[in-house]
Amino acid sequence: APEYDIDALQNKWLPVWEQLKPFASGNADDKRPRKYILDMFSYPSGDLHMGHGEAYALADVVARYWRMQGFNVLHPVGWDSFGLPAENAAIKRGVNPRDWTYRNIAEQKASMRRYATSVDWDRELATSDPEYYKWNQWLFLKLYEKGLAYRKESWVNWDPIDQTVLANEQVLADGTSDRSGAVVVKKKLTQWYFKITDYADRLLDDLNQLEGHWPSKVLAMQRNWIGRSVGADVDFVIEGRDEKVTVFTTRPDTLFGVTFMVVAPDSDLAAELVSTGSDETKAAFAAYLEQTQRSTEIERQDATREKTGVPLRRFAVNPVTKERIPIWAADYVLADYGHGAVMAVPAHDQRDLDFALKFDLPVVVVVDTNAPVTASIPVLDLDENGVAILPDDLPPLSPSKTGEALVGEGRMINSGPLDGLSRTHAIKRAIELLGSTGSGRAAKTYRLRDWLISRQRFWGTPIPMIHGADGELVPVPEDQLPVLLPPTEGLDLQPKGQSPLAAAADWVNVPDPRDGSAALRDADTMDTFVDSSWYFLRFLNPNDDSQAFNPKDADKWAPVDQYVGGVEHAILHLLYARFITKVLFDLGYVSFTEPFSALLNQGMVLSGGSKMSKSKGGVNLGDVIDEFGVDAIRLTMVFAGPPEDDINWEDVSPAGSAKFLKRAWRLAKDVTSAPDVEWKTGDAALRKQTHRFLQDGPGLVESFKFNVVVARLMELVNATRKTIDTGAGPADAAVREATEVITVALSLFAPYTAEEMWELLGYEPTVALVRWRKADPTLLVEDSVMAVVQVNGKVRDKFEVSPKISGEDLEALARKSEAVIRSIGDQEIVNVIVRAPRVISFAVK
Ligand code: ANZ
Repeated sequence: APEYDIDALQNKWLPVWEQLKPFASGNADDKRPRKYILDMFSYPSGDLHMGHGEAYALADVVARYWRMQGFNVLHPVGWDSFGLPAENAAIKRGVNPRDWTYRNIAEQKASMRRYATSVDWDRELATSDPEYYKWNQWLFLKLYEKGLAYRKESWVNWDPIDQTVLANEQVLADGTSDRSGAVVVKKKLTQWYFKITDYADRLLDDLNQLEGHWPSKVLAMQRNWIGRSVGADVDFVIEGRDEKVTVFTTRPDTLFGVTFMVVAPDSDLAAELVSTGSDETKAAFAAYLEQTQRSTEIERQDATREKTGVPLRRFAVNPVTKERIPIWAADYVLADYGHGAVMAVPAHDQRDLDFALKFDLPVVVVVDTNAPVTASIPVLDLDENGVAILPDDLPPLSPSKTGEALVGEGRMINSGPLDGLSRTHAIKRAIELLGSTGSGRAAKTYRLRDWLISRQRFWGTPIPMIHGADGELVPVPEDQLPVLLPPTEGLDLQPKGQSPLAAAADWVNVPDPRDGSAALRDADTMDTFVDSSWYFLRFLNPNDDSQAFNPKDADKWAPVDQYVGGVEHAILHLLYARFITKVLFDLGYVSFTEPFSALLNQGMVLSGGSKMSKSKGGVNLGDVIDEFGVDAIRLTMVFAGPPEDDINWEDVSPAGSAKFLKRAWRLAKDVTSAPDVEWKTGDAALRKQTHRFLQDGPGLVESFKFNVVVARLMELVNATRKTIDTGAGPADAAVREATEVITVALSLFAPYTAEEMWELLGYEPTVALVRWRKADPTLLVEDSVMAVVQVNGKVRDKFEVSPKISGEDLEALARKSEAVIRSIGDQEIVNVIVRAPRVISFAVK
């Protein structure tokens, strides 16, 4: 082509690549080392948006880079295609969710192909394909066999708009649904759970392996979500009850300060304790329970909220003081944390203190927070007898007067055998004390709850369980998988609190696998996060209909070496995938315990400072591609800044990117030497710059400084242009060398332009499989310049320095020079002038 025409290049090269399939991986004889590079797969909601454009461009740099380094790279693509949007679109517009989904996949796929990410299309998968969700069902059965999938009745999060339950992870901090935006309410239902809490310790401890490879923010969010607390379980004898009540505390050291007990109003325990009470007590409790159920979890955990509660008129016995303490119900205690009951220590816990002051309950101080815990803090003056003089302005130890609980460190008081101990020692001693009387033990508790996986919706994986007429749960035999979704025709998908599948008579009525008697299928479908919890393994054998994945291939390829995706998945998806990987490890299917060895979170693409979305408008990826071309958009995405930073679309210049690409392309057009010239001769300065780029490039790419690589490429393009126009000219060997290096490097970011340049340079496609060359070390030695040191105008010393030396470093060197020190002698330096790298002059008197 006489002119740079990106549309023509797109039309020319895409079919060539599709035919060559340079990005297919997995040949069993391939001896190259392997890398598994994965983008979080996308939900087919319509066309690709700017966020996809950014994530795919970034991950593709990594995939293309490792191929150039001689690796066999697995870079697959798939669709997370079950879920509510398809169903809601179906309800709203009367389309079939299946048709809607697969139409979207086709549209998104076409855009993705044009975007030229270097993926292996032969491994494409969609989670809504029966060939995929069969293995979701298999996974469910494996968890069920292991006792890790179970049904229980409990208070669940209910989304009144989507008419379905939600996992805790799907309820936002403000108490609304992450999908519909509805205020989530509590409902008591029988649901399926995965026992992720059995893995809490491992999920937490294994995060240490990921330190430095995952963003620290994500690690912190996971740690916080799992929320491990270490302390003790303490058993309290209850008057008039055979069994003791156990509470969890992080502060067993404060046992002597326990003056009452509080239970969650919505716990079974509260209901039971109040059941023997007077009508008046029961009525007050019932009213309070109703009030509690109207408040959200967030409100209940708000420490500043005015305390409320009712007495249950029952009593417990403090196991160490043997004192009789009253039991209250109050909503600041949560039913599903610890044991749903607390030992209240008002002197040292602010919530308990607020409650005690409001209801006039006793406050007993057991930690002297004025007493130094370590010898060195604070340093006190001593009197003539060597006894510390306590300052008289110490705060009083009277939380009931100040209203401030004493939460700091100190020495134990009023605590019998614990007196005088520091917190750490008192905790240890208290646990021993409890152990010796059989009334307590060391314990841990977690914020993490079991994963609620059943959904009352149609467009998901049917749960492969059957309810026998006798109420027994019977797994669908493995050889009867998949349990296919029934056709939508004739089904009312309108959410109504029960799965639409329950109304599919032909589907839901099945013979009991045990004896053929009449039985019913479980009508719920699985949370789509089950689908995405193991999909990275299905990519290894996407067409194998005999197993979910081949463990041998899992050994070869997995875990994923580099995972790329948005920080919005910091908890949900990543936690579930980590959990399922550990389960598969325990079952012997994989030999690793973490699915994603490294994680990169890309930033967001913003317009006017806010996230682009269909509803809020913004820029459409397809439109900008039409205007500037794929390469310019991809280049713009990576050049905008570090990958984890947000991109403000107003601040970047796709037109500038297109202009640069054209400039680079022109180099290849102008080169007049023949292919395969020896990399030995030619313009020395250009060669140095080229080899410096070859040397620095890999480190920059591996640390995700793609924008720096692009900046360096721009410099190299400029230098090459100059050499062609005003230097050694287009036939010079160094010009070809530089242009080839530019072409190979550019193929990381702008594959169409680079492929065309490669052809202009006289080679066969594809540049994507050309190896990154090693820099010639003899070209890497830094130049040096002579620096001169003057004292009062006379040259006193000379030495070689780097041309890039800073003024400060140069001055420091000069001040260390023997000759300079001698000539200055004991005179005073009155002025220093530094002109790095060549001159530094001292004026002395
Ligand atoms: C006595 C005590 C004394 C406590 C003290 C704290 C300070 P984290 O760190 O969040 O795990 N607690 C236990 N179960 C609870 C529940 N279901 N709802 C609300 N609060 C509950 O908090 C553990 C502490 O929170 C426990 O330690 C308990 O109060 C309270 F000076 O026990 B503590």
